[in-house]
Amino acid sequence: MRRLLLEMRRSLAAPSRNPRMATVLGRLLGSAFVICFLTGLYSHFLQQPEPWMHFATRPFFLYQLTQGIHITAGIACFPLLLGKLYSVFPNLFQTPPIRGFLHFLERASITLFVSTALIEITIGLLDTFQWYPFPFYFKQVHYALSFILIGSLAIHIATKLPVIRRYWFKKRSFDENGELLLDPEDRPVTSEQIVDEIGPRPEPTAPIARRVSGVTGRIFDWIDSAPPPKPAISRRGFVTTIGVATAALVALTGGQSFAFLNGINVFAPRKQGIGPDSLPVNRSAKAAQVLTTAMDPDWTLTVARQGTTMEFTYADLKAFPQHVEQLPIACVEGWSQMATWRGVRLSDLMATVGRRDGEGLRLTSLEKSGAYRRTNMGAEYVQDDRTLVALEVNGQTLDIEHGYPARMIAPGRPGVLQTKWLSRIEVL
Ligand SMILES: Nc1nc2c(c(=O)[nH]1)N[C@H]1C(S)=C(S)[C@@H](COP(=O)(O)O)O[C@H]1N2
Ligand SMILES: [Mo]
Repeated sequence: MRRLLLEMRRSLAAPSRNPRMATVLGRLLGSAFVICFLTGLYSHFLQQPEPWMHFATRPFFLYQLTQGIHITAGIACFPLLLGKLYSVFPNLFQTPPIRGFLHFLERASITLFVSTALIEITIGLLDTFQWYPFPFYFKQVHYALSFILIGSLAIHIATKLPVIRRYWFKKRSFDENGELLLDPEDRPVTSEQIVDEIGPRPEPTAPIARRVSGVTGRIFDWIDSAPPPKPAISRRGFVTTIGVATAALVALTGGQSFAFLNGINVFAPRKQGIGPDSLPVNRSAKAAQVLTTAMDPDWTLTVARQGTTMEFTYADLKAFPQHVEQLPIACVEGWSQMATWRGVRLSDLMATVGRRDGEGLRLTSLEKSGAYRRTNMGAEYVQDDRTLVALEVNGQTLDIEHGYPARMIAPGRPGVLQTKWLSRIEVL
């Protein structure tokens, strides 16, 4: 077994498989995961706030920015994680496999981290395509896994701290001849070392399979018959590959969140300016089952506070002063787009039922069922002058797909809370 592990490590030796590369990639990957964790937490609490929480409504693009960073950093994790796995791959075959409690902790945490990370970024990517080929709820699992991921990452960093410290700076990891300084454990295994430790390879006439039978014997046969390992990809080639792959993926998908990259958006599912009123649709009117209720000429918007209830027809809403605001839809599924909205200022509307400062709202949609039929809105959004009950978008009457007759649009909020097909607004 020991010979097998040593042979594996020897045949896997490559210039880019060294602790300096692992440290460099680890820094980038670690930062990307921490950024994703923090922006993800922000998104989580916006959607499920604790009662004491208040959120910034300015800058109006704050959520668009944090969500765009979340998705883009998550996508960058694919090449970084694969590159990192490549650079540390020989460590899978350590001898002896477990050298003590700390070493066990290190290997267990890295197992947990790698598996969680792979699942986390994969289901996150699938979510941007709204494709859920797994038997669990995306949102809850993505959230729960993020804590396992960050926890195991913290343990991993703690156990690797000496290596990270040693290889953090370039200059310290090379000796005076420009040779990479490697810890004995990280040096590629040489044939001499194997001979020293295990003894010479058996003569071809006495294949090791005769001494070791079964599957292990056959693997030895296979190793012995293999030609010596070819020189693997150079360090520079490896760095270029990972760098180009990461930059290309970010550039070719970033357009879903950052409009200036729209022209080269090849892989992301949403393009800018496509859809009714030049805006993509997330939940359709058909799926929300509002095709008849939203077109009903007798539609009214109910506004209520304690004993007071007011009903506004479409014409009533049009008779309020109309305000125009540039605000983005920033979807939690990773796309965002700016649009020009026109409609009634929410605070004007709420004044008709005597809403007081600090009072939050509950919004109800015409939608029959669905997770976003009812949403709550904190007082900070109600008080912001940019928050509108929108009747128009991009110069047109709202398309039914975008929430006709009336929808909410507020600065700094996730798309899921920009309730379409409004039916009732009540003070909580
Ligand atoms: N009633 C209702 N409103 C809703 C939704 C919904 O499912 N039901 N989806 C939200 C989501 S997830 C987003 S991203 C935005 C998208 O707005 P759009 O379809 O007009 O682009 O609408 C939001 N408003
Ligand atoms: Mo969304």
